[in-house]
Amino acid sequence: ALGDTLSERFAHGRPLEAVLGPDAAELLPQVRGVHIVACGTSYHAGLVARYYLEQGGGVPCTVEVASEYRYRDPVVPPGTLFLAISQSGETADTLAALRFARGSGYVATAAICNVPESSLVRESDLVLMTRAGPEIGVASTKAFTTQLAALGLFGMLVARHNRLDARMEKLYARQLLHVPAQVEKTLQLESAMIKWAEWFADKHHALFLGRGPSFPVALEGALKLKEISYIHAEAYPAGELKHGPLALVDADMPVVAVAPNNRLIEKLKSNLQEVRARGGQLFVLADPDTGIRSEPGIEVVTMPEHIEALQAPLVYTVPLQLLAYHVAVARGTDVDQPRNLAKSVTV
Ligand code: F1P
Repeated sequence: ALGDTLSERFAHGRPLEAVLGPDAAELLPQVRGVHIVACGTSYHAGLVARYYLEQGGGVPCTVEVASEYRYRDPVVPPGTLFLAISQSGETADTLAALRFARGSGYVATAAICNVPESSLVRESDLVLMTRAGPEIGVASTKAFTTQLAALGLFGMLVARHNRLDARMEKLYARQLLHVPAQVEKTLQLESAMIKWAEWFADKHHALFLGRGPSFPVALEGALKLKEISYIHAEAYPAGELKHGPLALVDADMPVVAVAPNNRLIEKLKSNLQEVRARGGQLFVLADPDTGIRSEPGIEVVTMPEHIEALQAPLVYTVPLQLLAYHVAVARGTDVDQPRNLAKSVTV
């Protein structure tokens, strides 16, 4: 699915602008900022996209849950693009946000969506389709990774129109195109996740930590675990540990950390020490070149290779999805149809 989302854009030789819609070439140069709204997993994709748009694209980006957006009086800075992200394109709050945004002074409305015939696609000015195919289960999995791929492409476009920096665009393209192969290799970590799942199966709580773009990945790992295994899971930016959650840490609450080797790695390592000092059991997913190694109290699984910044949210999410899946299987919960949840929240 990921390969499809990417190759559709690169292989067919159509300029990316044309893929977004006939007016894209005219609208994109006007974009000076992006406001993203979405729900659930799609919201987490939006939180990652903020890094793609601000660091790569050079434009300010704000991200908000769609269910809150229309209950404030948004002040729209000139040149802002409204971007809704949704797998189904029928989530009631996301659609209501889009309809509320129309006529509010945005440059245009845009959607990243998986269902071509959905209301969101029909009603947005610009559209970038993911090619995830139908999601079988209620919990979004491949929808998330393909959304990130589409958002990476979108960041590339914004970079093209704002920074006029061809190097940035080439870097994005090279990193993105390598992601399907990395995900393929990362799937080989499944047996390691089955082992981790044995630790989690009888626990009541879990904590997920990340920093920078890995924080939304931690949020998504926690959401998958709670959705399908019913274990209470929370995610924190690791730097916030000392502002509350450290009080919860003990040997009964596994702590998962997402540790790509980026400019935040040394800070993350000291956060992990804070957990160890309180007797917390750590489960760390790390790049091979971080120097983080397994020792008593720290279980480390290393990624198959060093993962670059743009790639990391996509690639690191996969083992966390596998972990949630195997914990759910070990606990005997219904992975595809979790209690109380609907695939598409249309009311
Ligand atoms: C948003 C969402 C999903 C979640 C569940 C309920 O849906 O929160 O992320 O997995 O299915 O809805 P969507 O707007 O992305 O279709």
